Parts: sequence; structure tokens; C-alpha cells
Amino acid sequence: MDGLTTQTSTKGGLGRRSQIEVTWSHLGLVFFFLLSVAMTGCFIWQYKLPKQEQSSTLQEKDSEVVQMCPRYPEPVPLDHPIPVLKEALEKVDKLLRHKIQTPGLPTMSAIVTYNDTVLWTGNFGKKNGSDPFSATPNEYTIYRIASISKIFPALMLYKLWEEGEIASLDDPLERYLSNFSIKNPLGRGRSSEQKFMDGLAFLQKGAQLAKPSGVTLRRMASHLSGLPRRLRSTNLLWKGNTEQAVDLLRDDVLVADPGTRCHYSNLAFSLLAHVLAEQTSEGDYQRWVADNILDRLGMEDTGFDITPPILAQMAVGYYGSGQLAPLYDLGWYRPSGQMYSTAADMAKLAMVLMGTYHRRILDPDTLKTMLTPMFKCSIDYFANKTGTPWEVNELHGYDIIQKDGDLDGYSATFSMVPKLLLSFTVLMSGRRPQEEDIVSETYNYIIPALEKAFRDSEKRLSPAPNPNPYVGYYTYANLTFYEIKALPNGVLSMQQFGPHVEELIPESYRTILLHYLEDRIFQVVFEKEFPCSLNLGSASVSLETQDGQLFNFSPFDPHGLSTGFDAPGLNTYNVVRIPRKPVFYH
Ligand SMILES: *[C@@H]1O[C@H](CO)[C@@H](O)[C@H](O)[C@H]1NC(C)=O
Ligand SMILES: *[C@@H]1O[C@H](CO)[C@@H](O)[C@H](O)[C@H]1NC(C)=O
Ligand SMILES: *[C@@H]1O[C@H](CO)[C@@H](O)[C@H](O)[C@H]1NC(C)=O
Ligand SMILES: *[C@@H]1O[C@H](CO)[C@@H](O)[C@H](O)[C@H]1NC(C)=O
Ligand SMILES: CC(=O)N[C@H]1CO[C@H](CO)[C@@H](O)[C@@H]1O
Repeated sequence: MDGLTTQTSTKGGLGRRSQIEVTWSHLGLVFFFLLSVAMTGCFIWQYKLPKQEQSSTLQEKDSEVVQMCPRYPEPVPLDHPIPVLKEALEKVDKLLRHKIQTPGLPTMSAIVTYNDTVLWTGNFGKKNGSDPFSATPNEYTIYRIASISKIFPALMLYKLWEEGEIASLDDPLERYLSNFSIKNPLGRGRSSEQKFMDGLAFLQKGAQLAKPSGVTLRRMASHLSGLPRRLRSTNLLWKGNTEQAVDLLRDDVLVADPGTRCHYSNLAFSLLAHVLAEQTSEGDYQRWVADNILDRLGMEDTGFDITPPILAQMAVGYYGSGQLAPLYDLGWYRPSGQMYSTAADMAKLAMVLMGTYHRRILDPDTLKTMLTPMFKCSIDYFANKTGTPWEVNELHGYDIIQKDGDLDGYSATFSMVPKLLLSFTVLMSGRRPQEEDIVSETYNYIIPALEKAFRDSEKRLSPAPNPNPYVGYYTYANLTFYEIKALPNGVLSMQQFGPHVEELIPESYRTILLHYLEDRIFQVVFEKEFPCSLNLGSASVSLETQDGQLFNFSPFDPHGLSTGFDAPGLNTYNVVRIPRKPVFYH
């Protein structure tokens, strides 16, 4: 968001390279099907490049041995308090407590959520930085959220799409705004089309009008439409209307061919919001947001109009210089940056978007679409990827789905790590600390701690309702052999045995557990941390690919026994039951 008098700074350095992962997916189910893997290993051997220097080979092996899995452990219900998590949150607290010393940053409220619970809140400074007796803020202190407001036009787009008011997210804007036109000189694909159209111009006058610009609804909500940052010769206080906006655009020019480049646009979000609102019975953007999102989710302290009661609950905004910032009204650009909210309401929204709140506004499938990044931006953009409406950066191998807001007197960040069901929001009056990025610093503490909590947590495995049909001996192509047993608690355990297995695979990794999901379907679970891959002579076996795989057991025979199983995720079929333990001759 551009401030009116201050310039938004672009932040760098949030992303961090993820480790290069050598995946061995074609090696399939190696742990279980060792011999078939060893054969694949031979195959690879034939194409192996000339041997590298011994030292570097050794180093690679070392690092492979050290890498423990699961690399990205699944979220599990946590029994609080968890010391490692508490310690991480204390570090976050200390970090923000330190930041509040920054001149020009008088007030800060932060909140961290996991699944459907608040893990931590931190409130620092004073609500009114000019008043030495002013109270500290709390979760219900109101701040302007500036560009975080852009989440709401995107929510509206998805909601209207779900309701069928909009046929497709990729509909061209012209379908809903017939008078819209803008020049697209960089649209190379279409200039040849244009010539063709010109050739026909005598026959079909006006055919050109029907030609879409490539400005689609989804691109508008993803900073990918190529629309300029603002309307020609307007600032964010512009009080015009959409008709006037369309007039201004007629002689304006797209700064990029739509869908080819990340380019931040307040214009796109405001235009989208106003145009979509006309499709609704409310007919007005703010009314629609209030009725369909804020009221439904109980976001009581979130809105557009800064009335006296809101003002009384609000942190006072300052410029970095310490000067009081006016509460500008954004006029036609309101959908892009007018809103205010609280840490508590933002936490609620994060849970809703990750599908962990008891109320919902979008279907789970729509949420998946919404949380998927759209496009990789070039290096000069301030985020690694763009989403609808997100900025997405990579940290510790996770996508951090983020929306920043900076407007006179206030700065804010809303962020989620959907894979971990984790969110972090920080609302500030004053200028965002410039030297370091609070969000990545915070996640640098929390993500490893949460991963550790997940890895350490007692696995809650479901036993098979009746283990008898599954217990017994199995083989894959007479090459590898397994025994399934029922543990005293009814959970199935599976052990591989047979020639070579005992020599090659350490005992602790020879047994896995089978977590019951539904009728005849089980999931592979390693009870403890395990090496991501095992080195077996010339072959390497990925245990990582096997973790979490599904076993689909066949229907029961007349004796009530399953005759075998498949592991479709490993492309492994026809593991068959054998009546008794085979004898091996050496
Ligand atoms: C998330 O919360 C819900 C509701 O309390 C609970 O059923 C679920 O198991 C939790 N999931 C995780 C991964 O903690
Ligand atoms: C903030 O405090 C100053 C000094 O006490 C006071 O003049 C000002 O009115 C206060 N602002 C608000 C919005 O309460
Ligand atoms: C389109 O533009 C024409 C002429 O400028 C105007 O009369 C008409 O009302 C506009 N239509 C819409 C839907 O705005
Ligand atoms: C495995 O060995 C048994 C007994 O020797 C034989 O009957 C069976 O056909 C073999 N199965 C496969 C898949 O080779
Ligand atoms: C803006 C930003 O976060 N850029 C990062 C994108 O990712 C690369 C590497 O993956 C980082 O080096 C950049 O800092």
C-alpha cells in the first residue's frame, strides 16, 4: 500500500532457500520392497557419472545420514504446555519488546494462533504514544490494517464464485464491466489476433469491442492484471466513482501483459470490489463485506468507518518522525486499504482461512484454491510469489502466506503457514521496523519449535476394529516378505524380514505401524524420527516417501482374511498373503 506522504519500503530477505532434495520417487517402496529397490539401484549404477572425488562423496553421505525425517511433520493435537514452544514464544515476546524501543513505533499488538487456539498474544507500548498515562493496548485495540483490507475483495470474489454469481475466477473483467477498455501494447499474443481482426473490420464493425483485454478477475486480485498501481493522476484520496474510473482507463495503458508479471495495484482491487458489488443484492461493497463476512464471523471490531466509538478504542497513529498522522479517508480506493481491525479479529480470520474455526464462509476446496500461490515473481518484486490476494515467501521450506499493510501512521502484517495451521499477526501504530523483518524473525523461532513439538508428540494411532483379517505373512513377488502382527492395544505393526534385510536395514527401521483410517485402509507411520534415506551400498532408500503412505487391503476371503494389499502411492500392487512363514536357504 502506498502511504500518502511516506513511501512504502520494500522488504527483502524473508525467503530462504530450501534444501535441495534428491527424491527417489521412482525407487518406490524401498523399505518394504528392498530387493526391487536394489535392482533399481543397479539400473541407476549403469548410468552413474564418473566417480567424484572421494572427499565430496563422503561429505554427501554424511549429510544424508544426518538428515532426519519427517522433514515436515504433520500437525497433531498438542498437550500444552510444551517447553520448547513456550521457550520460542518467550523469544518472540522478547524480540517485540525490543522492537517497541524503536523511535516512531509507540504501539504494537501481536497474536499467534495454532489450529483453533490462541498460543500467545503480546501487547506493547501505549495506546496513545503522546500520553505518558495512556494504557497498554490489548487484543481488542483497534489499528488501521491498510492493505490487509485487500483480503476482503478476494474473499468476495471467491464467495460470489462459489455462489455461481460469477461463472469463473478467470472471467475477463469485461464480462461484468462492459465499458472497460485499456491499451495493452505488450500483449504480443494478441497483436497478431488484432491484425486478423483488423482485416475483418470492414465486415464486422465493432468486433474489436468483444475482444477481452486479458484482465481477469483472478489476476486483478493477484497483482497480475498489469493494471497500473493507481488511476492516472489520482492519489488514494480520490473521491470519484467507477464510471469515472473506466473513463480514465480508456486512455491508459497496462504496464505488463496480464498474467506475465507481478505488479502491485491498488486500482485493481478497488475496481474489482466495486464491480463485484454491483453483482450483489447489497449493491455496495462495504455493505456486502459487513453482511457476508464480518457479521457472519463475529468480527465485531473490524470495519471501514472510523466513528467516535472506534476512535476511542484505537491506537494513535504516528509517522516515523514521531509526528501525529491524520486518519485519511480513502474514497474510491477504500477496498484497497481503508479498514481497521484488532489482533483478535485477525486471528479469527486466519483460523477461518485455514479451516480451523467453527464458523466458515468458504468451502474447504475453495480455501485450498485461495491458499495456493499463483505465480513466481521476478527478483525485483517484494515477495517471492504472488497469490490471490497474497504475498508468498518461503521459510524453512514452508509457504508463508502473507499480507502486509502500510498506511500513514500504521503498519501491519497478517500471515499464515497453512501446512502448520499456524498464524501470526502484528498490528502497529507507527512505522514498521526497517532493519529486520519481524515476521520472518518470529517464524524463525516458532516454526522449528512447533515442528519439534509435532515430532515429539505421542502418536495417537487408531487400532483396527478387528485385527484378525490383517494379521499374517505377506510377500511381494516372492522377493520381500512381511509379517503383520497386532500389538496389545490393537494397532497393527508390520515387520519386514527375509534374506539381506537383517543385514542391510537397521533393526529400528524394520518395523512400521499401521494407523487405521477406514474400512480396510491403513496409513504407514514411523513411530519415531527416522533418517530420510538409508544408504545401502550403491543404492539409496528413501524412507521419507514411505511415511504416510496408504495401504489398501483386499476384501476378506471366506475365512475372513484379507488376501493382500496394494500401496498405490508407491505404485506397488499385489502384495499377497502367504499361508506361513517361508524358510530361506542360504
Ligand atoms: C484442531 O482442533 C480441532 C477442534 O478442537 C480438533 O478436533 C483437531 O484434532 C485439531 N487438530 C490438530 C492438528 O491439532
Ligand atoms: C493523546 O494524548 C495527547 C496528550 O495527552 C492528547 O492531547 C491527545 O488528545 C490524545 N489523543 C487521543 C486520540 O486520545
Ligand atoms: C458505457 O458508456 C456509455 C457511453 O459513455 C454510457 O452511456 C453507458 O451508461 C455506459 N455503460 C455502463 C454500464 O456504464
Ligand atoms: C512365489 O512362490 C510360490 C511357491 O514357490 C509360487 O507358487 C508363486 O507362483 C510365486 N509367486 C510369484 C509372484 O512369483
Ligand atoms: C523478497 C524475498 O523474500 N525474496 C527471496 C525469494 O527467494 C530467494 C531464494 O529462494 C531469496 O534469496 C530471496 O531473498
